[in-house]
Order: sequence, then C-alpha cells, then structure tokens
Amino acid sequence: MSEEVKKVDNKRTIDPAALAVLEQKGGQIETAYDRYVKMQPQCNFGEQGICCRICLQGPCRITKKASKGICGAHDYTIVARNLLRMICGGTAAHADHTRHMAHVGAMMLEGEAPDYKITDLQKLYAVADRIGISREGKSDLEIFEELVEMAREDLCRFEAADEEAARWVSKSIIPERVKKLEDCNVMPRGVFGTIAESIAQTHAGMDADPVNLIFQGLKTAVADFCGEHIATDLSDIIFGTPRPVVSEANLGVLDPECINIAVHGHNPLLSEMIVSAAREMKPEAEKVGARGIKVSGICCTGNEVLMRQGVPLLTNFISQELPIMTGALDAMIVDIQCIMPGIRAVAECFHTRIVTTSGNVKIPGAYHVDFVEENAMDKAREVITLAIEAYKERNKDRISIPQIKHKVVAGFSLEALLELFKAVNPENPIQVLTEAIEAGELRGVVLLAGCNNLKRIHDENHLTIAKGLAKNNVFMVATGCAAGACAKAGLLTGEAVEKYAGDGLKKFLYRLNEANGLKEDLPLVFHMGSCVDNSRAYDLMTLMARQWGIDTPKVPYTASAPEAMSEKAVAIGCWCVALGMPTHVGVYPYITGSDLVNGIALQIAEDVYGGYFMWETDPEESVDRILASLDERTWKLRVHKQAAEKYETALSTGW
Ligand code: BF8
Ligand code: SF4
Repeated sequence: MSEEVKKVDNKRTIDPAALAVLEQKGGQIETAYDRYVKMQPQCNFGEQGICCRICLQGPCRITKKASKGICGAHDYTIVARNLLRMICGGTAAHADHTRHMAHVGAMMLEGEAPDYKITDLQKLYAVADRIGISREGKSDLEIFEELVEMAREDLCRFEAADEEAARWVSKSIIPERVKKLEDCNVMPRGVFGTIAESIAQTHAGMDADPVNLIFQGLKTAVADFCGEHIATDLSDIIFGTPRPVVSEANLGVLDPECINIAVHGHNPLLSEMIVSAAREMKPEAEKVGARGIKVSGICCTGNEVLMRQGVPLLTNFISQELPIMTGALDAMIVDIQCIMPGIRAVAECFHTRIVTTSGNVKIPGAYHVDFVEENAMDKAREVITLAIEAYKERNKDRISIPQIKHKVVAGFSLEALLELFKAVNPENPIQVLTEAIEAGELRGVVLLAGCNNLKRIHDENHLTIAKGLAKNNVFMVATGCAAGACAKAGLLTGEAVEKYAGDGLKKFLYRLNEANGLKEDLPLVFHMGSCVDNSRAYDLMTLMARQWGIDTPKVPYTASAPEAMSEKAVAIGCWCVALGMPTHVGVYPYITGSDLVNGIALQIAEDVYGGYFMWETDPEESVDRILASLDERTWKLRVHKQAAEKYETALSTGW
C-alpha cells in the first residue's frame, strides 16, 4: 500500500467551510469523503488502464503471466482504446450540452421558446463574422438563423473526408494550426460523426494500432473544442457576454432568513430561468415567512450564473453534498453533468428537495420536473414552488452554516479582458499582455482548469499552484471548479493581488486598475467561466499568437488541471495539447500501463503538435514545471525574435 493511501482520512479538504461541515457532521452522514476512504486501495489494473472489458470474453488484465488479452490485444492497444473511449465520453457530454443550446436557438426562431431571446447582438455579429457568415442586407434574425444552422452542421456533418472542416474549429484558430490538424488528419468535420467514428474504431477487433488510436483521440478532442466553442458563443448571444461582476463564494453565502436554492450542473438554459423566476417570486417566499429567495450555484452552472448574473458560488464539485448538511438548503435543482448521485441520500437526512430536470439525468428517489423550453419560466416557477414547500419543513435547530465566504470579482470573458487592456492600449489591446511578457514583467499565461478529485486533497493543488504562480508573476485565467476553488479561497479579489502577487504581476494589474479607474480592484486570477468556456481561454492564446505572428506552440501559455476528474477534463486536456499548449495534470491518467502511450503523451506529442502533457501530483513541483514550460517558450521566442531582427527575416515558424 502506498504512503498516500495510508494517510487517507475523510477530511481531505483545505476549504475551511467544507472542513467545518465535515468536522461537525462528517461520518454520521456519508459523503464522498467517506466513500473515498472506503474505496481504498483502488484497483491497480484500472489505475494503469490495462484492464479491458469491451467484449464479453473479458475482463482481460495485463499481468506478467498474461501479457496480452484473449484476443491478442497488447497493453498499448488496451490503454489507447480506453483513453479514446474516455475522450469520447467527455466530447459527447459537451456536445449534448451544445446540441441543447442549438436546439433552443432553432426553437427561438420558430417562436417556440418565448422565454429566450437574443440578448447580445454585438456577440452575434462578432461570431457571424468569425465563422464567415455575411451580414450584408440580413436582419438580425436571419443572421442568427444562419448561425444556428451552421452550428447544427458542425455538430451533425458526416465524417466524409471531402466534407468541409468543422467551422468552429477552422475559423476560430490560426491558419498554422488548421494546417497542422489537416496535415495530421485530425481535423474533425462533424462532432457527432467523430464520436461515432471513434467508438467504432475502439470496438473489439477494430483498430489495434496505438498511434492511430491516439491520433483519433486528438481528433475527437478537437471535436470537443468545437462543441465547447459553439456552446460558449450561443450562451453569450442568448444570455449576454459576461462583464466584470462582484459577488461572493463559499458556504457562508447561504442565508438562514431566505429560501435557499442551489442550481447545480452545467446548462444555463435552466439556471438562467431559475434566477429570473426567483427574483419574481419574492412575494411567495415572504408569504411563508422568508425574507426572499436566495439562489447560489454549484459547479459550472454556478459559474455561468455567477459570470452573467452575479449569483454567488456555493461550492465546487467534490463538496457538492455539504451545502445540504448545513440544514439551510431548501432545494438543489440539478441539470446535467457532475451531479453526484450521493446528494440524494444526504438530502434524505434533511428537508432538502433534490430536483432533477433533464430526461437524461434522473436520480432514484429525487423529484423530477421535466424542463421544457416551450414554457421555461413556468417550469422554473414549478421547481421554485417545491423549494418554498420544503422551506416550511425546515428545522431551525439543525441549521449550522459555516460563516465563511469571500468576495469574488468575476465575469472576465475575453471581450471583458480586452476592454480592460483597451484602457492602456486602445489601438491594440492584446499588446498590453504580450508586451508585458516580452519585457519580463510577466512570465506568461496559465489557464487553471478542471475539477476536484479526492486523489488529491480537495482544493489544495489548485490553491498552492495558483499562489505559487502568482508569486512568480504569471497572469492567470481560470475556469470550472479550479475557478471555484480560487473563488472560495478569496483569490478572485484585489486583496489577493496585494497578498500573493510578485512585483511584476502587481505592476501589471495595478496599471490596469489605474487606467480603467475601477471601483473594484482587479483580481489575482481572472474567472473566464465554466468548462465549455475553456474556449475563451484558448481564444486568448490565439490572439497572442496572432499578435506575435507565430504558431501557438511558441506562445508562453500553459494549461493546468491540478485536480482533474471527469472524462470532459480528459477531452479538454487533449485538445489543449493538439492546439499547442503544455498541459499539466495533477492526477495520473489511466495510461501509465503502456510506456508507449505514456511516451506519446509526454514527449512525442510535442514533436508533432508542440503541445505536451506533464503529470505531476505534487503542487510545489507542479509550479516549477509549469514555470519551466513558460520560460522555455519565452526564451525561445526572444531568441527567435532577436535572430529575425538581426538577419531581417521573418520569425521562425518552428518551435
Ligand atoms: O465542467 S470542472 S468537476 S463541474 S467537469 Fe465537473 Fe470538472 Fe467541475 Fe464543470 Ni468541468
Ligand atoms: Fe479481452 Fe480482447 Fe475482449 Fe478486450 S477485446 S476484453 S482484450 S478479448
């Protein structure tokens, strides 16, 4: 048994609010923290990815005695197949979300979704221009119609080689990357077609070549990027592009005087409606003696409504059961993805209603209100009524809310970031960032992304890495539960800049504060949104590459998923690599059972794509390795620039 397994206990968190709940009620009420302990030791075959059960002759496990599966599959085939299937799972989850957004777009055009409207015309125009839709002589609705149609084409195109490449990929990234993806045969045409192709390729008796399988994995991951980008764009058009907003985060946002509703999941189509309906239904809440209705968010739907509506963030993935244990949560309304089935059993000990809303996410014993877009607001009112009913059953003596929360400054879409840079350089905003890197004021950019995973101590990797990078003058953007960890710990504030930033980062951020004359200082970490909004973070890298006139593998920009958990995170990590980013992951993926596959991820990927993976579980070491990945690129960029100036040639395109 490893050291790590031995010291496991059921209080694996550094979030003081989560810890307070676990210390008070942990053990009596079972949570993920307890189940993690019970699950030890975990299966070594699964851990290394060398268990195959894709046909009924299995499970086949690779051992010294049995070095191949019954069909003759080597470890490398099994590992690569399993990995490709994980990428498919993640890509399908995002694509399902995107399909829903595009479907509602089509319903809006038919007048069948009256509670939704185009909120952000500027974003509609910007996306149309990027994707190549001519706006001349067309009404706004006609432009939207073409855009929705094009999104559906990107989702649905067959994978025939003579078809057009997915537009949200080919028109969103730089031409050098398009060429690279085409040359390597990893440019997807349609998202669903790519997923089908990959699942077929991994069927028993199909592809046994690990390199071919991994390349297909990268193609599928790029299809994931496509799906995510469409979701971000449509959400912005329908609900508005985020602008800076001040709010709060952590369990202390629960208000004992109010009816407390948590929205949890990923889909803003539902959570936006809940937020509006809750504002409207205050009189109903007052009738039962509450001061009002307080909505707060969990996971990425929480990020969506924080970014656009300033709704407080309650907690992130692994601690999702704990708000129920405060006794003050009246309803948890869930939509899709990252919903732990365990919430239902915890809710059984309290008055909290768990309400599922999506046909493909049901939990036995939970309330289910089928969310139909035709009457979205009515459905939102219906679920809020369940919360009001639950409030009447609340036992005040059981309420115990940790008084821990932090201010949060969020809402940094790429548009919002550029707006801030514009105050310093109106002609060329992105230059504010690239010049600060060239001057050595900043060391580069890091995207803090991904989930929570109890293989690490809850939030510890996220926070140690964020603080370590801040000290070393790294400009940080964040998404998903990584952003949630930073929000709960107060890193999305100006005070955190004072406390943790190195001199260069301080100077950079203070310059922006001053130029913008902001009421609220800019934060240490810039919250860019949910996990589909990693597309925003990549657009930032694209802009930097364009400014320097280089391909992305030369841009000092690294991604880090310190506590990665979901298949979606695997898909995201893989497109980060294919699109040119060094990508740190703080949890070992299930591929270490094949040196060949692991070697491709760690080394060969760089030769081909310029991006590569780094596995590092120790947070301090992670900081060093992430910094080294930035420094290598900054150094090369400088050398190449000097050479180009000296010899009056174009900047080298290699990396
Ligand atoms: O999409 S970071 S645990 S909530 S998968 Fe899930 Fe991971 Fe959180 Fe959002 Ni993203
Ligand atoms: Fe075993 Fe091959 Fe079947 Fe996998 S596909 S379970 S390795 S026989």
